[in-house]
Amino acid sequence: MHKRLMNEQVSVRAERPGEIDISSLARFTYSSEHPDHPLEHLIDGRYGRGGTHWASARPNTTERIVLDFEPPQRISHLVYEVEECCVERTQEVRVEVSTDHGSTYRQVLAQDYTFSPQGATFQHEELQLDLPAITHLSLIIVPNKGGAGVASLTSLRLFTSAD
Ligand SMILES: [Ca+2]
Repeated sequence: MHKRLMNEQVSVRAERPGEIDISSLARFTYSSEHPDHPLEHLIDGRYGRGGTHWASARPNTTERIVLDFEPPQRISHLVYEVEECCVERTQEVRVEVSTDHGSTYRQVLAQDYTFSPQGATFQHEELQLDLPAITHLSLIIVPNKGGAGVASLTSLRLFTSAD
């Protein structure tokens, strides 16, 4: 029998106006990455269900990822995704931004999402912002606000306004 499993439906970098090329404009600082799920997977253009993901190397630990922009970016829209198929847990993602090279941060988002193998397994979050001249964007990921598990993110996409 000749057989072949169909590919998962994974979007590959659909062009959308104003998308910020994070990989060439930001430098990353991060607290942990799993060897099989490195930080590169966060911005590899493979998102949606079944997309590649970044994950922490240690369970039940709050992780932080900081993007340092050069030059500073005007960010009008932020999208992130998380997929968790295997365990029931509540993950919180907090987004903080700085306009003074990381001296001070202002929180712009704190979002909980509860995953359940029998229910919700995929989170797609969109946030409208109007943030001129952002020098740093910080993601704080609390994997076990409820339950237990490993911090993970499938994708992070940033957009700038057209004008
Ligand atoms: Ca990905």
